[in-house]
Amino acid sequence: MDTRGPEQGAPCERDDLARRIRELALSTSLDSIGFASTEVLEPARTVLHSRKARGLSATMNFTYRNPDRSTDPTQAMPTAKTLVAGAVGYGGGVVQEPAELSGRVARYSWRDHYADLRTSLEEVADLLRSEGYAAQVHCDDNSLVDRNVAYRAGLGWYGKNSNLLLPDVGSWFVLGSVLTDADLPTNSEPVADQCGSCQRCFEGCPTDAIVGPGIIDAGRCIAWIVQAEGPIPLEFREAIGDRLYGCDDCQDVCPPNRALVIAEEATPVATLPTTEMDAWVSLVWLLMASDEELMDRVGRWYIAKRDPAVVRRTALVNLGNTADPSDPEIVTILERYLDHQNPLLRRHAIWACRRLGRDDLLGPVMDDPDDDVQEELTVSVVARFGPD
Ligand code: B12
Ligand code: SF4
Ligand code: SF4
Repeated sequence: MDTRGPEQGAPCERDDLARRIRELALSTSLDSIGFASTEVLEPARTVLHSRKARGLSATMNFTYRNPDRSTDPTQAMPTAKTLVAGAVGYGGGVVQEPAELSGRVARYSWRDHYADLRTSLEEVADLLRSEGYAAQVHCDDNSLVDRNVAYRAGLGWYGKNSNLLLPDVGSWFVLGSVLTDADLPTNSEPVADQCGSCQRCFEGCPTDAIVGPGIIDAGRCIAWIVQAEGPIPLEFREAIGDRLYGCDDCQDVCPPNRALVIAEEATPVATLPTTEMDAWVSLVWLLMASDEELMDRVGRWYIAKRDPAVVRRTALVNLGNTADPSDPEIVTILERYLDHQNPLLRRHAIWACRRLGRDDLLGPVMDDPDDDVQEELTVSVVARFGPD
């Protein structure tokens, strides 16, 4: 095996390797690639520390668990010299809303786009390894801040909704990178801001979670609220509407994204096998499914503590916001969850009943021994009718 890694090639060899990587990458599912240095990602480090200090990271861990590690590529590979950043698009196609009562899934989770991204980055890593270099794939694994890597590699600019937008094609992209000890020519120019005076994402966010340009208050962001464990805060339950997993509103309204979706409306996303595409999940099915059936269908989502109750809790909120209160099937589900052994689910069933105007179903929980359930009975009345 060629072990030239630490010595590195002459400049023309580096350019040649970079060209071969680019060619290979663009022949895989990757839509864009770029090269970045492995110096500490200072902007992200500063932002992570400041958001933690300001309480904007809510109860999230991810890259916030250890900002000094997730912003220093050399902690994952001490000899690393270059990051090859890659993006895979998921913006194409439109899926019709089903007639059946359903929870909405954000576009990035219609299928496992991270799997496509990882596979393609592994192909790039294999090329580097075949040249004698070390190569590690990082994609949404929290050991690196993927957006800052992609920004430094010149893939796009930070939108005011905090997503990285690729020129002309917008933000429907998942991001990852290959960390390598090959010393490759890196990008020198960041992509200039193209948001201009646009403010649409601020106006489009249902919970006012964009608290400044590029700054998300995770505690207000539906994408985090539906992932976090525990009860969904009362003030956001109506705004969640039918969103079961993730939230796309600040990207749906974004002009470059809208152009892409409209242009690709003809893409037959709806004909993909259902195992690969889950744009909507039937709420009745979900709330009647066993733990195994449920996790089999949605197990690749981020689910706090891998607890199916987290998904059911959100589904009860969706039900409260969208169901027909006179439908006997809905009443059966509400009664089932008012009697559920998990107090978290009894709480959300109480809220759903109240939201649907079915207080008449609450009799069996009025003397519930659980303090949280009793609190729910009190607070959801206050929320609906206001304090005395
Ligand atoms: C934590 C996290 C979240 C959190 C918090 C998101 C947030 N915006 O803070 C929650 C759970 C809410 C979330 C939601 C989503 N996420 Co997320 N998430 C992550 C994760 C794990 C870490 C992000 C992170 O560390 N941020 C730390 C801070 C420092 O970075 P930042 O927020 O990007 O901040 C930068 C900019 O805001 C900018 N900035 C700072 N100040 C200012 C000021 C101005 C004026 C401007 C313009 C910019 C700017 O500089 C900062 C530093 O680089 C990454 C995966 C990873 N390992 O990196 C995915 C990731 C960021 N998420 C991703 C996705 C797809 C989403 C969702 C779209 C999913 C969905 N549909 O529900 C939403 C989008 C919500 C949103 N508007 O951001 C993608 C983003 C792809 C892209 N094109 O940008 C990533 C990269 C996952 C991946 N590998 O593809 N996510
Ligand atoms: S993902 Fe949804 S809740 Fe979060 S900032 Fe965007 S629009 Fe707001
Ligand atoms: S909606 Fe407008 S301001 Fe927000 S990210 Fe898109 S282009 Fe930028």
